Amino acid sequence: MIPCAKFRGCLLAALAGDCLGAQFEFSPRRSSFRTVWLAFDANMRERRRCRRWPLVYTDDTALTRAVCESLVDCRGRVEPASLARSLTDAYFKATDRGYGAAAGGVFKDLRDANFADPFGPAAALFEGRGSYGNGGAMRAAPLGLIGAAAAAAPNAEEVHLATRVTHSNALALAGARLMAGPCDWRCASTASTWTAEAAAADTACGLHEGEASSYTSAMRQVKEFLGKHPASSAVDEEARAVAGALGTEVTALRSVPTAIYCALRTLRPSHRVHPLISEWQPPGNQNPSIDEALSIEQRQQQQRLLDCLTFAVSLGGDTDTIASMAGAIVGAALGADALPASLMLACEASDAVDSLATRLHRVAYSS
Ligand code: F2R
Ligand code: MG
Ligand code: MG
Ligand code: MG
Repeated sequence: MIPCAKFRGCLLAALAGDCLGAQFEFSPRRSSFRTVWLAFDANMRERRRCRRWPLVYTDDTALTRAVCESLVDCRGRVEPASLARSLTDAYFKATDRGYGAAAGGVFKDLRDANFADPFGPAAALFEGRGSYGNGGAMRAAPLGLIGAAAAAAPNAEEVHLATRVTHSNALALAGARLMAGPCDWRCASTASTWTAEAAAADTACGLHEGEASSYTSAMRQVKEFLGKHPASSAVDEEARAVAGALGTEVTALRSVPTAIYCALRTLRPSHRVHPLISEWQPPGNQNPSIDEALSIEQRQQQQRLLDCLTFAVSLGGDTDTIASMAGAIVGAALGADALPASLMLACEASDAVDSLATRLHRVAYSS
């Protein structure tokens, strides 16, 4: 059984990446690792001075929550009409959460037709080519969790159905499939596992390995970069090179492999967290008696996750989405202990996301 702590770690770290990254999304200039980290540190201390959430979540979390709700309602299955309704409700509850340009039209059309054809509006987008944005991939983590838990579930097919409600282009479908991952991906940290999964996703979605526009070729670059940039390399130089080669765009192909790179870089055993983070004192832990409550291992896990999210946001571009997807992978691998309390206090709805993760886990093992 996959521990509930991994479900919670996955969804809470996805929330944290979204919340932390949102303040930098498509900033005109890419920020250095240090600048991003100083902002995060300030975010985590801010809660002490004011009562409202310093960090609000965006469409990434709104739709991930909606996927979870629908999965819970449908006892772990993807039911397209239920999912379409859940995503649409989330959209109309707050349309100002930074949705992609095409998303609003899809949700309006779904609602107008009373969800009679859950795939119709998305299939008509972009003159019938469908969206290749990363909006399907950014909400795929709960599908990966459910698929990993239920060994018999036709995971890839369900991810396909769940994605097609808004994104029907092969590049978006393969990206979502990759983010939902193979059954054991939340524990897997090798580039080879991911490259094999990219090849399967490409094939399933009609993309060809040899083409530049394939996840296989992007994952090959990820592997190359992991070899090229040792754990100790200059972080801003690495960020510039990775952002340029793998991309930081709103398209799935130019953001999903980037997020995977951020996660794998952090999870490799040789990785050393940045000194700014290894020297950090969590705000809640300035009291030495509380400080002792954190084990060394827990402290290291928290530093690892923060290092991953800081690096992801320092790439620039679609920072909320790349940090959220990278967070989902690392959070699942490390578990909920990797989330610092001060970060959870700073992020909107962290309690609600936490209890949703627990409900999803219960459903995953009771259906
Ligand atoms: N939208 C944002 N942030 C604002 C981004 C502004 C920025 N200046 C920029 O657009 O570069 N954040 C949220 O949106 C992303 C998820 O987007 P989603 O849900 O996939 O939206 P959409 O509209 O379906 O696709 C995104 C854009 O990609 C282009 N595109 C997609 N398919 C296309 C096709 N077949 N042909 C041509 N262009 C296509 C369009 O420009 C779409 O608008 C996340 O970052 C989330 O945080
Ligand atoms: Mg967003
Ligand atoms: Mg969309
Ligand atoms: Mg985004």
